[in-house]
Amino acid sequence: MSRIFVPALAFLSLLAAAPALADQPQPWGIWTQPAASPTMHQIVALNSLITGIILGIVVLVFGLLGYVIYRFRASRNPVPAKWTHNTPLELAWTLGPVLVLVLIAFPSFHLLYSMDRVKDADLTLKVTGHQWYWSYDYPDQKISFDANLVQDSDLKPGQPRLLTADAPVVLPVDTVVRIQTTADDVIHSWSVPALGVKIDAIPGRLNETWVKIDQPGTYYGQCSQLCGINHGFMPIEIDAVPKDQFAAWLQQNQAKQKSSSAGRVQFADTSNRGNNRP
Ligand SMILES: [Cu+2]
Repeated sequence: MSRIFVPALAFLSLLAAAPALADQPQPWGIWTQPAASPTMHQIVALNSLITGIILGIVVLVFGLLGYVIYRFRASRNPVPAKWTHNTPLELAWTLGPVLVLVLIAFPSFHLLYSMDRVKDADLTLKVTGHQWYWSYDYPDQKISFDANLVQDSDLKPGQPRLLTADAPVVLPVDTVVRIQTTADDVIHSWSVPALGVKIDAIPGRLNETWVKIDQPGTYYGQCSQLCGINHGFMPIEIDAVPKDQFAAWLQQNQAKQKSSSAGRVQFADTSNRGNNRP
């Protein structure tokens, strides 16, 4: 027994010890990415609760099935029973599932409304989806820029393929950030798994959610709405930094923005915009 058990435990502890600071998909990852925001902590908790309930139901149903197959097999019951209804039993198997659904509904609605309502945001980030890149505005700080995919040939060591953007979104940790999304052509979806954010960016509409990042790090995401041929080539890269570093970044880029004739920060050559396919 322990010949299997000990290596299995060692393998599991390896999985748990995976670095949490660059939140991105891992080879052989089977659960969510390490949670890095209050919303994602709640999503993981709800997911665990529901997985537990599902496991309980599977064990109960298969147990009952096994029992019935064994206990009421033909060889043991040559003369079948003739009765058809059992009111207490029918009440139980109707009300039982209703109670389970109500049990799931409470945390589920709680989470839904908590994601929807932006409480006293300290910062606003406006995200616009384009075919096929993202543009970001910090409206109160007067900063705007585009973020394009970094081509395979330009990747530096450590930069993940298809997830690295030429201009990461810089956000402060421990700060409530209001996120507004829209699009200027088709529907996109701004999605960062570790932060528990997945919100559609719809032309002519402004959707809103919020995020509060737990700790500094790099968080990766991708467009999650099929938006055309280069849908897979519009990555999201968030650099979460301490508040003082964020203030320095703001100052630096506000100065850059003022001096740029286009009124937008140019972090990189964007002449290949919309033609991101590697
Ligand atoms: Cu898209």
